[in-house]
Amino acid sequence: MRKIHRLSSVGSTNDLARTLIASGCQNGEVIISDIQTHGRGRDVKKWISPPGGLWFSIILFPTNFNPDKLALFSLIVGLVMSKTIENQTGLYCAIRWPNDLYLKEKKVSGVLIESKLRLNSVEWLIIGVGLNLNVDKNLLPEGAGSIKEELKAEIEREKIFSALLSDIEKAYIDFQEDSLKFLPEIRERCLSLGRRVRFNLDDRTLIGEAVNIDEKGRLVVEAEGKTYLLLSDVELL
Ligand code: BT5
Repeated sequence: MRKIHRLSSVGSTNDLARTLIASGCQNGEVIISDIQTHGRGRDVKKWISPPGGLWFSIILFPTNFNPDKLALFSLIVGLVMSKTIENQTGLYCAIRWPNDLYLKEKKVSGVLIESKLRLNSVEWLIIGVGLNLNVDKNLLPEGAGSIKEELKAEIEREKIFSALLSDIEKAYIDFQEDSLKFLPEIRERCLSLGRRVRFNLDDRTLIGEAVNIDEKGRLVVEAEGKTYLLLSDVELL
């Protein structure tokens, strides 16, 4: 049985995960909180985490994880979540590269994977998941939506949490055996492909077309007659 730390409030489940790692914890421990007061997105971005959402982190100590595959693994977590949500609610979520889930035009989920690398492997990994489940729209930032708003009904939080945990765990095992088997489905569900995108490269801004996702999870963009393999976010036009 995995150990689950259940909290009513925390700064950030990813930050607490780091503290647990530093003080010594087991592979597979999970932290879930009703709210986060300092939820984090990538870089310095904030993640708004009011009551009703699913805010959790999974701690992993992989034995054989190629750091080059971290971006792909983040997409796989997004794919698994979109399928679990579909199974549990009937709602179709698209993946927005590199780490978001969209329900129609609204962002309903984000994944924040943090890791520590040692030599050419991953010493630890934190999978941070935010899902706007039973969250009131007026508590969310502009451009965000929730499952409850779309369904006009609440979903049993515990049921979807345990389904997400077991589906992510299963995908983690499958990923270590064959990391590429998820790629066709990721591409199929990715709303960024085929879109015009704007991105920064060194001190230039380029506009191109997102044409594919490669075996490392990078976005393949064609711009000005060249092909670029991107790891950082792009703006969809
Ligand atoms: C993400 O970052 O989308 C990853 C979010 C991961 C959150 C989880 S919750 C559990 C764990 N503990 C943490 O502290 N974090 C993880 P990014 O792609 O950088 O998107 C951040 C942007 O999403 C913000 O700048 C807002 O525009 C928007 N945003 C913030 N809160 C949101 C919400 N609840 N729903 C939808 N969009 C939101």
